[in-house]
Amino acid sequence: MSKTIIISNRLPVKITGQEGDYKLEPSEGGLATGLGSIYKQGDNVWIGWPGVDVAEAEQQGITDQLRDLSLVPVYLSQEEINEYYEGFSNDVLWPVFHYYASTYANYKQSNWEYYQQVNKKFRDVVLSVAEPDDTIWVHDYQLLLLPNLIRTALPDISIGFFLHIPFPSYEMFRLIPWRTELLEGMLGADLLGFHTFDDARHFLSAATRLLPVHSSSNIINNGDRSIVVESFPMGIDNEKYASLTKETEVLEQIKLLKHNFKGVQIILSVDRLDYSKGILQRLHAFEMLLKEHPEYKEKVSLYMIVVPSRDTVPQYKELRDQIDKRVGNINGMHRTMDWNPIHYYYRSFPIETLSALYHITDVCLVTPMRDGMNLVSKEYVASRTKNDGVLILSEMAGASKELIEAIIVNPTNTVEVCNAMVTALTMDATEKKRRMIHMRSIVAKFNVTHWVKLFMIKLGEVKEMQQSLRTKHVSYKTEQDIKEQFANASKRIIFLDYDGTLVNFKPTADQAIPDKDLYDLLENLTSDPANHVVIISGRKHENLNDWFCDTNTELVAEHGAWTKFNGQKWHRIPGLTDHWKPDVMQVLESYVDRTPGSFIEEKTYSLVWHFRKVEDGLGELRSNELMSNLKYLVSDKGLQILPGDKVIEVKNMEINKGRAALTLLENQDYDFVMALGDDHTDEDIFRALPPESITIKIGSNNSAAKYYLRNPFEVRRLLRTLTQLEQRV
Ligand code: GDG
Repeated sequence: MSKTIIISNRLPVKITGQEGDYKLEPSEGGLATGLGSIYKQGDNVWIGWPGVDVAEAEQQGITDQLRDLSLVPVYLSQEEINEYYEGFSNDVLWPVFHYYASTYANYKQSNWEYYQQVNKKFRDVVLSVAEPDDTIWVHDYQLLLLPNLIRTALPDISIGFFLHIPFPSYEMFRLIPWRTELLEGMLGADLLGFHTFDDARHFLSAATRLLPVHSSSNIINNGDRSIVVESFPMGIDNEKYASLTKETEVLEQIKLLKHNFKGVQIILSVDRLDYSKGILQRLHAFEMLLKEHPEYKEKVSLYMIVVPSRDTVPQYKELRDQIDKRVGNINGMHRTMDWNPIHYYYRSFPIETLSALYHITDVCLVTPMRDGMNLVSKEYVASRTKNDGVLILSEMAGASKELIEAIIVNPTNTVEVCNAMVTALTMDATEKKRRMIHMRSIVAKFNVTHWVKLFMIKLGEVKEMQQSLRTKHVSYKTEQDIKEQFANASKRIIFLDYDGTLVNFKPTADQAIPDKDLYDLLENLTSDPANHVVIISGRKHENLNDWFCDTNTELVAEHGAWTKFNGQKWHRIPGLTDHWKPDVMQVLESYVDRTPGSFIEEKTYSLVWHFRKVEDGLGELRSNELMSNLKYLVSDKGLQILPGDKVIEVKNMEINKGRAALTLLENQDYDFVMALGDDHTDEDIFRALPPESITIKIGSNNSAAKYYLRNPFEVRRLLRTLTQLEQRV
């Protein structure tokens, strides 16, 4: 039976005790709770590092204990932890992904080598338990290379990946010396999940700029595999936080807090020690509140929990020292006999204390400089079962996209944060209630179980989509069927699009010329009088004439505006007008003026704006703009806008490849009809042909065609098999 394998850097387990006497306890963080419904079932497992450097002699014992918890360990040496985890993950990926590249990133080659080595170590453990039918879910920035390492060993396995931290803009990401390797690693997944739409957008941009892959909306085509990129904002265990507030221990702590802070409003802040959390800036804003609004003295306290993290690393130690100093200064300056401005704790607390604080504090101040999601903000909301309390939330946290009823602030704007505190402290109960009801419903609905469910459903759908594309791909069996139909037919017609079907796209249209292999192929095909080969293209008739007038093919140019059949002269469809051209030309020219690298091609009944050589991103931006601009202009002129591969074409509505193809079928009794094409305009042919026809789309996009082939190479191979067959007959 197939199983699900979760993989993250750390296992959800707490190991305590000394060497020789380790004790294991499951640790229920948000992720572990969300995934608990999965990894504890059947044969499912969670793979990761247990969190301590375990001596080799003790590993087997721990492995056995972990097995009972459905956990599989990856043992790492101290050196591996230093270089792969502290070094590459936390000194390269963490700062770059949180926009601190220039201050904190340290691109050390040996760290990168360890990162690769440890990702391979994870792969080996995965491969020791994985079967081809399994579903794999890889988590976070420490394992960016893992999806592709698994994919190489198990090409068809289902792999999802979720990034818990932000994905930075292309301008940041491109700074990493090993950027392409990291992206290739991630693209081994079938589904890539991020907290926010912006993260997904940044990833799509980096992948399509740095790798030779294409994307259409949120789907990346990587060779013959379609990969979906989506946002899945992570939720929390809402029920747990809501019900904790009713537990005896929590109620007792609430009582104590109420007593200790009588007559004082409390602002809560909870973070791990990290430069991305904006702790110093927050202290600055609180100090401003005390200075600018002295009326809050003795009336408000900041309850600040900083959870220890990496404080042996110099930058973190420095940050800790700065926080200590700042808190000392503020308290020293403003403290009175009965009142402390800041209650600062550099340690972690049991969840019951946290719950009491979440439930009782008047304001929660969450102001990271960058944060993938920020679960503290959601936990605060879930704990406000009386619909009171106010959340101040940084717009740089992923959670700000969902908790829109928080007071949203820019954390670098000290004045704004200070004013937000005033607004929060003076907000009336009705307004607090209105905002909190809204936020609580969001946190309750989009909880962590919902998050896991959505991700897993989507991963299943992506696999199905890939499967359906695969069944449409011309397989060996389909090829045999086509060959048989071809051999049994006595009068055949084959419609062939040119660019992207018979030849690959080139940087300029002039470079995409026919080669000797293509001429030989066409000659072989047309040497049998039973075969009618039609080249049906959007190219100008002059082009097709230069290239194919000496072949025995029928020619259709400009999507059907021009035809050249049976070796006769070129014929133009009667009754068409080109009076519309000057108006459209004027618009296109304005886009050429504003878009370096773009140009206009003029055909008899169409105008084409080309942007293949325009800077990535700008071309797409302008083409969207141009499309909406043209929409109004063409509406009453009988024109059609055709978006193609890096082109936008405006043509007379009456011209249509499908119509041109049907003209050739009229009063003929072909018993073999086949059409191959790669773009939008070829869909008209696929739809127009009789249902028994063989229609083949080139590329892996959705299409009305029955089958698809990947590229011109496969097209030529198929056609060659047909002609070889003929030669044998
Ligand atoms: C990453 C991303 C993203 C904190 N202090 C105590 C304590 N905590 C718990 C909180 C919360 C968790 O730690 C912190 O969650 P965050 O979301 O703020 O951040 P990370 O876990 O560092 O990290 C982040 C997250 O992944 C999920 O994808 O949101 O953006 O950086 O659950 O409650 N828990 C206890 N005592 C404490 O003193 N018991």
